[in-house]
Amino acid sequence: MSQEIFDKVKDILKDIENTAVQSKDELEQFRIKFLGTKNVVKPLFSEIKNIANDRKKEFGQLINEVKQTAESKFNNLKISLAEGEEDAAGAEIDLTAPGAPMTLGARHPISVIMNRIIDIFERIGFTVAEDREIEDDWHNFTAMNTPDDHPARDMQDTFYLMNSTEMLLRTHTSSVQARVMKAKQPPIRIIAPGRVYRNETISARAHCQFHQVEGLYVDEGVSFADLKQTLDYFAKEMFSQDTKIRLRPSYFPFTEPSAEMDVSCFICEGKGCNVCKYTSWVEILGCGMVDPAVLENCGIDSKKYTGFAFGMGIERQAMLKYRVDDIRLFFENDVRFLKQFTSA
Ligand code: 2NM
Repeated sequence: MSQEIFDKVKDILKDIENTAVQSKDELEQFRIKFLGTKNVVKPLFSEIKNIANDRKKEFGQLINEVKQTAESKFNNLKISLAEGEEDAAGAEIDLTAPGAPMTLGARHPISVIMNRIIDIFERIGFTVAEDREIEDDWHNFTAMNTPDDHPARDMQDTFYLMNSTEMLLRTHTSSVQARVMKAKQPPIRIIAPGRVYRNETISARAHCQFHQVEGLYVDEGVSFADLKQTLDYFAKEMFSQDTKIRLRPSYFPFTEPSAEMDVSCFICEGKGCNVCKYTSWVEILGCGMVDPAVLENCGIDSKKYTGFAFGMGIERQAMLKYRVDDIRLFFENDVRFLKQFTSA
């Protein structure tokens, strides 16, 4: 009886060695037959009880040999079959080739510029203030000294919500500053970065959404000289230490006096180029002394306190810095555009 079983196992061993495997399908058949859960060796284990005690050890070793032979043949075949494998284009796959590198993501250029501006002002004591994008008319316009008949209030320029004239998408982040002034007394030294909305016809130069950083400093004795010094520091940190600034008179409802600030052209350094339109100056922001009416609207005593404020569009800064000629690119998330800002 015992010898019969031994012979059976030896036949299986020969079968393993002689089975020809030429394809993946045949390899799978081989695996099922000799290594699968219902393999041909398994039933022989229950025969072990019929084997004479002095041959039990020998039988165990034989069965192990069968298992190991099947496993090593399977593993070798698996590798050699994969080596001859072809990809979809018919090219042989080189198993020694290094893997494809991971593609790195990158910060959006608007975030890069915004963070840089925030950083520069944080170094001189400004803190970031954030608030809602859906605002009421009071914080966006009334507090900001913008009269009822001001063109900015027109339905043509501002997105009002649900046919109301009360709720709107903020047109500037000044509404954030209004909320901070209402909530606390000076000294106030904040920057308000964020997304703003205007009902513009979308073109290469204008979009219905963009990003701003506005700044506000209110305390006793804050002067126009403080404004100029702060913005001079900002321009030098933002562009280069030899950047010069120039202030030109302007008008905003919320500041008096108001100014527009130019920096010496960081592209051509005065030689003349199409960024500065051959003037050697580039306009980068608006600013001014906060109108006393704005302070009073927000519960701050304008006899005791004065303040300066400024505001700039981030897309404009990014377009200048990266020489991007179409503002829409910032909102399309086309990876071919975004990939150009990968730093690694
Ligand atoms: C600008 C230009 C000038 C500004 C004013 C205020 C506030 F809240 F203090 F009244 N915040 N930002 C301001 C002033 C913004 O953007 C071109």
